[in-house]
Amino acid sequence: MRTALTELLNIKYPILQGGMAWVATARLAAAVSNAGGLGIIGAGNAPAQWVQNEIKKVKQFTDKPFGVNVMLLSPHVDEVMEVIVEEKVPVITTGAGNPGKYIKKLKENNIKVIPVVASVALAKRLERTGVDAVIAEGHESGGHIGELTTMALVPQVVDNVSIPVIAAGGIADGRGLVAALALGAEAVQMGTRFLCAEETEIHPAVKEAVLKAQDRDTVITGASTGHPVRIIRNKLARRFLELEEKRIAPEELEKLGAGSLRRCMQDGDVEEGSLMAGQIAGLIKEIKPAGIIIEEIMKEAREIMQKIARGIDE
Ligand code: TUI
Repeated sequence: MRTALTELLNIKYPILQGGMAWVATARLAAAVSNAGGLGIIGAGNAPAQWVQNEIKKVKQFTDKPFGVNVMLLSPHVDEVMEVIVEEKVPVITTGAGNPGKYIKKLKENNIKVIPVVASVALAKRLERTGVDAVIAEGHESGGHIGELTTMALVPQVVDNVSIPVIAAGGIADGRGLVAALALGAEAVQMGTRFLCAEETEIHPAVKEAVLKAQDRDTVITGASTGHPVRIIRNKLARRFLELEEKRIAPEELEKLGAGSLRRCMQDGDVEEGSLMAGQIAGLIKEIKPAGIIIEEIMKEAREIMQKIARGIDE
């Protein structure tokens, strides 16, 4: 399947893997890239040295294009950007902020820059600075989220920029891919779906919790701190929401959140840790290799598109 994005990134399928902190390591990224999508290392809050090691590993595991996601709230952003330039990473995605001040340097080094946006205004502003594409990420997503749903955000961003738009949030199968293409997107990014890839190096208890999750099992914590984060409902979520209801100081809430993502994803504490996942978690019923996930999505998408085309012809 060819789209503006598969051409831009030189990949086989219009599927990007979300750059999930404490989840998206070299092993997952390489598996996705080898399967024809774009695998992405999640830098999260990690130090630059960790990011550099993962980049070196991906280069060993695959000769296909890959990316690094830079989380702009990280205390190590400047050093991570330097490593990305030094290692000549083909593509970066950014999240949780405006990457404006880094774009010139990245573009000078031929690095493709694809920021996540949660509004038309930021998409337009970033297009003017020369980014290559944008990811329009809806409220259904896991982790740090914006206000608009994918269904509302994607077509409005598409109508307001001329660079390719990638849809994210609430997409986990071929139906989601076709829907995103129908909205004018040139590709999708999926995070939650890849939480349950075989190659994903997280604690097995997290994968189990995602497989068990149903449609209404995610909640938004931290809205009162200005950093709303979608997680699967657990003990931590309940305590967070209770304290937010009591209008506790944002600094106290930040303390409760500190270290909670690692505690969940790596240590497997699915009750006291931050189990970031999107609303589509209820759709995920099986752990399987990233390559199979991608092939099944592409097969389903092709079948749906053929069915739609037949219907139009009749
Ligand atoms: O970044 C994400 N998802 C994330 S980051 C993360 S780590 C974290 N943990 C606790 C608190 C905050 C972060 C976990 N999940 N997705 C991309 C994304 N970016 N979603 C929304 C945005 C976004 C929101 C506002 C991007 C830009 C923006 O505007 C900033 C501006 O300056 O206009």
